[in-house]
Amino acid sequence: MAKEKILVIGASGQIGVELTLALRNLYGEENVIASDLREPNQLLKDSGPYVSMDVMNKEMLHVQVIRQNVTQIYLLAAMLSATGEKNPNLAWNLNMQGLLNVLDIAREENLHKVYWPSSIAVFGPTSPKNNCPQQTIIEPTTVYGISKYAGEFWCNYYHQRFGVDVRSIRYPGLISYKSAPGGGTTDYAVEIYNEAIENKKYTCFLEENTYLPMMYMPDAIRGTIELMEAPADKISIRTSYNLSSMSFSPKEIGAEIKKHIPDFTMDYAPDYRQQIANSWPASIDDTVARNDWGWKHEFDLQRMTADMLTNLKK
Ligand code: NAD
Ligand code: AKB
Repeated sequence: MAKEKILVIGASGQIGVELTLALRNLYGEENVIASDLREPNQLLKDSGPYVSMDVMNKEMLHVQVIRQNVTQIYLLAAMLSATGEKNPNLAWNLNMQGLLNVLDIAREENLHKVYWPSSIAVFGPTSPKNNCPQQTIIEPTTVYGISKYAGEFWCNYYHQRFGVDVRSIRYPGLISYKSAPGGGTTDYAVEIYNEAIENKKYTCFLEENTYLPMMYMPDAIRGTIELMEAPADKISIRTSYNLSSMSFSPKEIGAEIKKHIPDFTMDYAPDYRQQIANSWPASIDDTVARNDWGWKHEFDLQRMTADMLTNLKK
């Protein structure tokens, strides 16, 4: 494997913590620099280098890339769907300018690769609801979705025009226990496990039959690394790949938890996030990722629930 020095921006977030740990396993602890505005997560503190950094400060980012001989950037800093609707201008600025800063520096410094995640939030109410395909009508109605869709085209542009090897996945809602989610519409599917263990009850902010595409974090991390390790000639999509593993509703995840915690109860108090969820597909078709670079999920709702509850109880 060529000598790589990786910078993870937004490393203290829900994905960042686990992705940084996985990259450190693969490339060596000293070769993966975690960075964030926030303090490093406890799990990252003793496992490798950390720099405090704002992705909006392009000069500082550029200096770090040169000083640390960075060859790859994973850009995870963003504002998610629910928080984004409360601060549309801030969400647009961070999600767009952060990406453009990274793409510009990648071009100027000839970085080997860039990773930037998109989301199923690019799809809108006019997209197909079930098995939503890679290429279809895409008219997002949240500022987060608009920023992700625009970001996908910036990635494609920097690849076509300047040869930047930038790769991307449209993640579904991600479920994990190592670090908390950061303000998304799918966060209920993480909260529910924590509340089931702590209080044996949960009030869900989405209606009981709201189906959304979801994925367990170990699948998402493995998929991300597999995409980044794939030979460039296997990558036919330079906007962002659909990726899928499961689709369930609050009622279904509640029923699955009840199999492990029989006195668990649940009620519903839908809020502004219901409208966001209603605008997204219920399930995703990821045939292109499966054919191009061999994506295959491992976790379904049953396996994920058993694993989440075991780990959270620890
Ligand atoms: P998160 O909110 O948990 O983490 C984002 C991190 O970025 C935070 O630690 C935050 O402190 C940091 N950050 C914010 N502004 C910054 C700045 N100016 N400079 C440096 N760091 C900054 O988000 P996440 O869930 O880990 O998501 C990571 C990426 O994956 C985002 O692009 C998100 O849109 C995408 N994504 C996430 C999910 C999901 O379910 N978690 C689903 C689809 C796509
Ligand atoms: C959110 O709910 O905003 C994220 C996402 C699906 O992008 N989890």
